[in-house]
Amino acid sequence: MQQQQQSKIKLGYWDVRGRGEPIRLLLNYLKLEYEDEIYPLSDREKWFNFKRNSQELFINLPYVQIESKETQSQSIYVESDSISIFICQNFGGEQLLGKDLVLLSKMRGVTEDVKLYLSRYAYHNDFAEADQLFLQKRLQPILLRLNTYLQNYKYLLGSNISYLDFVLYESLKTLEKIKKEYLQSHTYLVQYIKNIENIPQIKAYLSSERFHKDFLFYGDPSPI
Ligand SMILES: N[C@@H](CCC(=O)N[C@@H](CS)C(=O)NCC(=O)O)C(=O)O
Repeated sequence: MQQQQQSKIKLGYWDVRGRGEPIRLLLNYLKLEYEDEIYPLSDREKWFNFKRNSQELFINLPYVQIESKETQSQSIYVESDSISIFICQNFGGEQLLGKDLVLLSKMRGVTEDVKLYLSRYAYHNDFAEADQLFLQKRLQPILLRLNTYLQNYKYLLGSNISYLDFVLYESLKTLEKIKKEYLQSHTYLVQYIKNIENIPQIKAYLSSERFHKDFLFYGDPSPI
């Protein structure tokens, strides 16, 4: 564990992996101590109660609440991409933002598209149709390009890891669950997953109790 953290970090999210998991991966990569505030999908009132009482206009899940140990003051951060940037900037992860904002934004767009088509599949009422429409027609071409890209680059921004890699990693794990064969045909994407899982902090996290291995990838009503 790195030197004493000056703030307490709490991550609020449903009891699914969803948009919370890339943030958990980032927190673990940076060896930060944090507390999970889990909102059960089976008892949504806990969340709605918190939401009603929040002073943050854009309150949503996930959120990150920071409590300063010194002043006891609390602040709240929302929007998953913004939360990750905030953590990188304030908790020793500046290098995870890369140096090229244009490239960062480009690869964020690509990872968002991957996430979009997977979730369209997951929330569709006819998986056979969704496979055609979203996985084969839309997702596969992007995966092909990513596979080509990762033949030359270890991570999304090049040779150094960024917070976006945790977002893509989580999407690829989702695909592995949904249609393993679609992932396995892309050698470099498979290698990319292994690279991330071999990072010591990530390896330690995935085998720890902090990792919610029973959580589904998506919230109700998706069975994935
Ligand atoms: N743009 C937001 C989307 C957040 C969002 O859609 N959150 C979903 C779960 S993934 C939710 O259930 N939010 C709680 C709510 O809308 O009350 C982000 O990236 O954080």
